[in-house]
Amino acid sequence: MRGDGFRSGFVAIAGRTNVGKSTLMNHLIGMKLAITSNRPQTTRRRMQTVYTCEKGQIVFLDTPGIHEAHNRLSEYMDDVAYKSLSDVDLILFVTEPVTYIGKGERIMIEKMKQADKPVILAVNKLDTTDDEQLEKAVRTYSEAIDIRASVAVSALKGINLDRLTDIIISLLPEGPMLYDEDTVTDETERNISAEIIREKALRNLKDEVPHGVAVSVVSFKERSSGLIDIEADIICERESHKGIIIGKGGSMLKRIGTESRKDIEELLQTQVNLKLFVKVRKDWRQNPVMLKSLGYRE
Ligand SMILES: Nc1nc2c(ncn2[C@@H]2O[C@H](COP(=O)(O)OP(=O)(O)OP(=O)(O)O)[C@@H](O)[C@H]2O)c(=O)[nH]1
Ligand SMILES: [Mg+2]
Repeated sequence: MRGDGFRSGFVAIAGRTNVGKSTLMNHLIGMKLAITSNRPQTTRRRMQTVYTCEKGQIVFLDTPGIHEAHNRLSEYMDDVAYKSLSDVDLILFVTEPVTYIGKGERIMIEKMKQADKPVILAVNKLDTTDDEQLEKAVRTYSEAIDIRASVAVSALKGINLDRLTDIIISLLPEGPMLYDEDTVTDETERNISAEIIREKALRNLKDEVPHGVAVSVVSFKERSSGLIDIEADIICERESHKGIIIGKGGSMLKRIGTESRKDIEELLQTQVNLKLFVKVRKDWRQNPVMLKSLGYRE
């Protein structure tokens, strides 16, 4: 049993797309579980991860970044982000060190006010700015919403992350461990593998192609030797995109496959035999049945 003073609770990581929410979550828990990229709208579903230390336990919910919805998939993503705000004890509002609050962020701020939960501001990408700019950014956001604490961090360079964790724990209610102390996520290895493949597609493909990509692991089997055979479909919206994903002489698909396999092997700590197939599902982002089968609908 823990002594008095142990704190625990749920924390939604919320904010505009591309500010570094998933990178921050990965670095806070010390493990790369959520996928990240320099493209907007990387995270599509909510991912739960757990951080445990002597003082407390934080259950993080990484959420899709807010952006203007243009199709049913992005409507779902915004919905997930907003709904997560009411399911938590605390909101970690992640921003960049800027002084302009855009439309998406304004909507997010309104939703946070409605959720009526304590908000911690994490101004990320500290490594890209100076003190003066940072101060202005903190002032801009503090004027827009009531914040309980603010911390400037760099998720990528690991600056001020311990401080942020301490502040989060200090603002959580006293309570017991919610998960076993060895738990880091409730995501399956199969789902994380699918996400890794999507990350490699996002990072290697250009223009509008990556936004129309989804990944479905169709087979995930462990041999008695420990080697894992994985077969996955990379789903895209058009024939022309299929050609781009396969690349000249299969070069793009090979690159996506090699990069994915390396990361999946690191995650699973075993050898992986990965087979990728590219399939066209016309306008799947508008198709409720397809969205559901890919896990993008309740
Ligand atoms: N310079 C710098 N870049 C960062 C930092 N944190 C994240 N990034 C970069 O910002 C980009 C977006 O990171 P993500 O973690 O995918 O952002 P996100 O907020 O989860 O984005 P969505 O899932 O689309 O909402 C990536 O290229 C990261 O490498 C940081 O502290 N400094
Ligand atoms: Mg993300």
